[in-house]
Amino acid sequence: RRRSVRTACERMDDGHYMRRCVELARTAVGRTAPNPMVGCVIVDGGGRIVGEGFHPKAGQPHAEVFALKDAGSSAENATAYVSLEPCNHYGRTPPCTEALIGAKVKRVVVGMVDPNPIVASKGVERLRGSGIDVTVGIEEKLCQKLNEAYIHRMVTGKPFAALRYSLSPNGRIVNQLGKGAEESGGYYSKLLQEYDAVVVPRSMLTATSSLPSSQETGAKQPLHIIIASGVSSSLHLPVSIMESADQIIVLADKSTIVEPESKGIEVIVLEKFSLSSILDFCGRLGFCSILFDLRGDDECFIELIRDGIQEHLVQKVVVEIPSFTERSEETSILPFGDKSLQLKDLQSRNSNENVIVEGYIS
Ligand code: AOF
Ligand code: ZN
Repeated sequence: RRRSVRTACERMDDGHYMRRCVELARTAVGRTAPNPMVGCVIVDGGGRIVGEGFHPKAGQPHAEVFALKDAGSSAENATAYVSLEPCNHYGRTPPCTEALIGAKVKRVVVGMVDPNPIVASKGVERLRGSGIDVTVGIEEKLCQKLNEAYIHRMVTGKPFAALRYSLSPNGRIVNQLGKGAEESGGYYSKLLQEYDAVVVPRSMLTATSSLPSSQETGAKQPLHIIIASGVSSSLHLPVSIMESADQIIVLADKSTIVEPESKGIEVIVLEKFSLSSILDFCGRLGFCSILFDLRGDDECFIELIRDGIQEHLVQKVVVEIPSFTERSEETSILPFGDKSLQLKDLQSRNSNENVIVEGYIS
């Protein structure tokens, strides 16, 4: 009986345990910035998982520390799987390499090297130097996708920017999202959970509207940023908007008066309005991922995004083709004017009755 369990477990390959790491890492989706999401699994010689952990939040211990604690003395001679290279530096927390060495693990399997210049393969070198067998690059694509925003920020210094919009069959922007999109389990509700901040145009601020919020259970809500450029004198925030979010930042021109003044609302004056300055502002807040929600007929907002795309500041596009009933509320706006976008790695899927297409701007 014991033997049959062992054979079943032995069929599990490195990829299997790494996919579990990614799953664990995603438990903290939207909560780890500026840190990455990381998951770790400790597997004993019989192929049994004896410890699991993930990084819950910047400032808290890393995934390896939780998994080693969970494994206790079973970590000795075991294999540790980590979706990101273990760190070798003293940051807010001590190095994970030392924790793994101290726990006497025999082998470490790493999903991807950490692009953070203070780590960048030094973690792997340290482990190898202490006689641990290290394998790098298992389920690497999956691990990179998990932390596409963190990687982008480490490499370029700017937060990862994604653009979302809904399209009519005519190719025009529609303001209304598709059926079920904003409800729990809907693509939009899940998308919001992934981003540190969501940026919307001021044209969204009607008396009956609310700011986007994720309906997923326990989701961390993104910070809401309202773009108020091009408002000549005053911008009035309706009560429904103020009640729909905990913390709102209004990015405004010098001349813009935002009213009413309220505790949860912060008005920041940008000297120069550009996607670059907005992203720099978000980067200073420690954010890795920003979602620009393109709706309304706010030409200033659309221009801002079009210019940002020209400057290669937008990496990803999420397009919804909502299920259409007899009445579609399409605007006259073509998302990119007379230009077209060059997209790669396209993926499409159905969500409720809506079609969702995701792609990366090349
Ligand atoms: C790991 N495991 O779970 C995470 C890692 O300030 P600290 O101490 O939290 O360090 C942050 C850096 O550590 C972060 O930029 C990234 O390079 C790495 N994150 N490393 O071994 C983890 N979250
Ligand atoms: Zn670490």
